[in-house]
Amino acid sequence: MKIGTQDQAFFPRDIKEKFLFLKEAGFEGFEIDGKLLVDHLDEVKEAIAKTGLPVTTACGGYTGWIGDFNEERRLNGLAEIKKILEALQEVGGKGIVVPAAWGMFTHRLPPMVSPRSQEGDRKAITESLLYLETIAKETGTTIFLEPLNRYQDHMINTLADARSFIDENQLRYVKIIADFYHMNIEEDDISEALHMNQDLVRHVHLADNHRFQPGSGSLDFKRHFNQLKEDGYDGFLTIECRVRGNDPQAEYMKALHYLRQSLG
Ligand code: LER
Ligand code: MN
Repeated sequence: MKIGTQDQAFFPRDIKEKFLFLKEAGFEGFEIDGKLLVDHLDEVKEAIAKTGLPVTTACGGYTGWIGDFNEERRLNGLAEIKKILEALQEVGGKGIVVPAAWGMFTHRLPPMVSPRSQEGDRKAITESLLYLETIAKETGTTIFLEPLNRYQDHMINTLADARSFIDENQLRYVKIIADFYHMNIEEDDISEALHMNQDLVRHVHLADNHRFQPGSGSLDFKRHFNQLKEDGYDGFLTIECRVRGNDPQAEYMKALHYLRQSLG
């Protein structure tokens, strides 16, 4: 298993400097913002060539959700995701991380009643995934469907929820991304959920229980990594977290060291 990272405010802004910094810090892959990739494709290609640091995946960088309430926004989002997948193909990236939606609606806060039925939710997500399945196939990429916790989205919260879309529609280019932070809220047991969905989990996001850097909270990373190992997971573990402490960069390096030790 390799360790990658998303962008952080304390990384260099310049793309080449960013890649160089991450390579030297010991990261093995970079999960890039989709818009940054599309808007700066040549620069990203040069940075990869110069440093050897791969772009593993994209996350974000489009403006409509695959399960968007608004049909125009949903279709716009799909068109933007298509562009991101085409750019990923050019840099050898594996695919894009997509939740059903993020911050659009939650049953757990007022007004608590969704403007759309559950059937409507499923129809929108299914149509999007069937479309993205064809684009992923064409571009040799993967759609990593991401369950989010109940406060960020109401449609896909558990790995089993994500799995149901893949199974029902026999999707071959849609897999599951398991995010430890969301799983800590939604799953009975992180290791068990990883094990039950071992055939579909192809990407992982890491943060501790409170979403700060790994090692600063209470998650048992060693146990969950052992489960992934036992199940033959060979994908990336990508840090997606907030960072606290006086020196965020030093804290981040400490987290990377902690994760390597937990991996054994
Ligand atoms: C959002 O909380 C999240 O986990 C990101 O990966 C967005 O897809
Ligand atoms: Mn995530």
